[in-house]
Amino acid sequence: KKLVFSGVQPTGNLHLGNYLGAIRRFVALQEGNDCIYCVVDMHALTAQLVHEDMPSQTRSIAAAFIAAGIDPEKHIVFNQSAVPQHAELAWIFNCVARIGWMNRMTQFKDKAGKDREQASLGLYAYPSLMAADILVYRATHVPVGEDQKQHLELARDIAMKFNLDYAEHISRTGYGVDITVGNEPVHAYFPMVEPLIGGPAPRVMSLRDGTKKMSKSDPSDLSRINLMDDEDAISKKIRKAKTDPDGLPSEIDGLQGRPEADNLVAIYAALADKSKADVLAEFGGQQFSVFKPALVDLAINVLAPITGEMRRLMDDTSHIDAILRKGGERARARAEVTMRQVRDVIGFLY
Ligand code: AQP
Repeated sequence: KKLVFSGVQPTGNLHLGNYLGAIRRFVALQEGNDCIYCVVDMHALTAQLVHEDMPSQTRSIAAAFIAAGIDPEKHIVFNQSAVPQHAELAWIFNCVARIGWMNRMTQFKDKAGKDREQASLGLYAYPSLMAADILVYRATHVPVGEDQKQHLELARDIAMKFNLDYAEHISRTGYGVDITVGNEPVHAYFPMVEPLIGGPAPRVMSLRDGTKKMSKSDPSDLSRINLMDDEDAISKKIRKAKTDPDGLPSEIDGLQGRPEADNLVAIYAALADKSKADVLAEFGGQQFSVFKPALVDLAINVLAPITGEMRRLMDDTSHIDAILRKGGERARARAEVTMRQVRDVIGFLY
């Protein structure tokens, strides 16, 4: 049984990239594992401090989790700010992580823009809070889109440095667990985090530019399919999606150097639960005028039930609020077990 953790920020409309790269995989991992899924509202402050619609955005991410099929009774669904232990561990990790490590984070460079001096300290420290989100539950498996890979490598570095810096204290307190790093047995407190990145669409690209990832913050709404889009919007966006003049190739190699075609094939494959090769076996040699309507039908078939259920859950928010409240209580109890031990390992008196 794996301990799985992942989170999504309440920063705008969820899109197909969030669904295929993350939420749909959260659903699949429930079977046989212990899963903790979080609406990371504290992360949402890193780029923009004031969010008028924070409560409704937070509820809508939780509603998407439930509508997609996450069972909040068997697993835990909650919002990050309800568990202050995340922030407490993040401070300790700020002291473990090195500035040189943070300086390599490409997401910070992308999101900070040109005037880096004006970026918030929170945006810079984001990966340290993300490491705390995972490790405060000593989670081992983290399903994410490819864009988060570097942050997970940093989480491993932070865990490893904590384990080494406090090795003696960990042995003395007896809280450690035996893990293997490479082939070496190590007595550690924090486990090594494994990113779960995969499927045919680990990185869904913008519908307007196949070299940019589909993103909530892209100013063009035509660049993404939102989970709350109605059928007309989905159809319009796919019909208008950028393509090149050639038809679809029959072999995967034929997608090389054609990022927009590759993206649409990857989206089809992920939605249909097939490989890209299977999709090309079906559509190879066809024009986009044939492929796009098939993609529209498939996208609507997969997304419409989720959208409908999200709308229903958002009409009367008492159900979602109860799930978040109960999830928060369960998450706090588990996070506090870790923090009591961490305080002991460090030598904080409490
Ligand atoms: N385009 C994508 N393809 C695959 N996976 C993606 N994810 C995001 N975009 C894609 C995955 O969705 C999860 C939640 O993301 P997030 O809300 O925590 O933050 P983000 O990565 O910053 O998402 P956005 O939508 O792209 O927002 P902005 O525009 O603010 O950057 C993560 O697992 C992420 O990998």
